[in-house]
Amino acid sequence: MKTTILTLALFFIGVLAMNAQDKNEIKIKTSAQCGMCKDRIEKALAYEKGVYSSNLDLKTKEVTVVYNPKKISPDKIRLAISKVGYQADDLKADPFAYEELPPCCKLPDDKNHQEHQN
Ligand SMILES: [Cu+2]
Repeated sequence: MKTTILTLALFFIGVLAMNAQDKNEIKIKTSAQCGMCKDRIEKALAYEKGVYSSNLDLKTKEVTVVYNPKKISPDKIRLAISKVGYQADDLKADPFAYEELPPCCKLPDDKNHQEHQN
């Protein structure tokens, strides 16, 4: 029994050490406008394999993503953001997904929706 616990403990320490090695952090500039955008982007990233966590700062519009570089690439992360309707660095938002966004989530230079800005 004692050996089992020891083995398990060593296993978990090993897993933690491995995780520490496979963690990268990246900051991606997005076109997020409000809290809903933040939720939408963070939720989309949560579904991506290899993404540990993401946090979007609405002031800078930058999303900080902690990910496993062996499982996902920065390009794939940007693509996931684009697919829900937002620009990610130089990658343009998917036009169809962008159209589906609520008015308040569209870009400020989109004249039709300017009055909804907060
Ligand atoms: Cu929004």
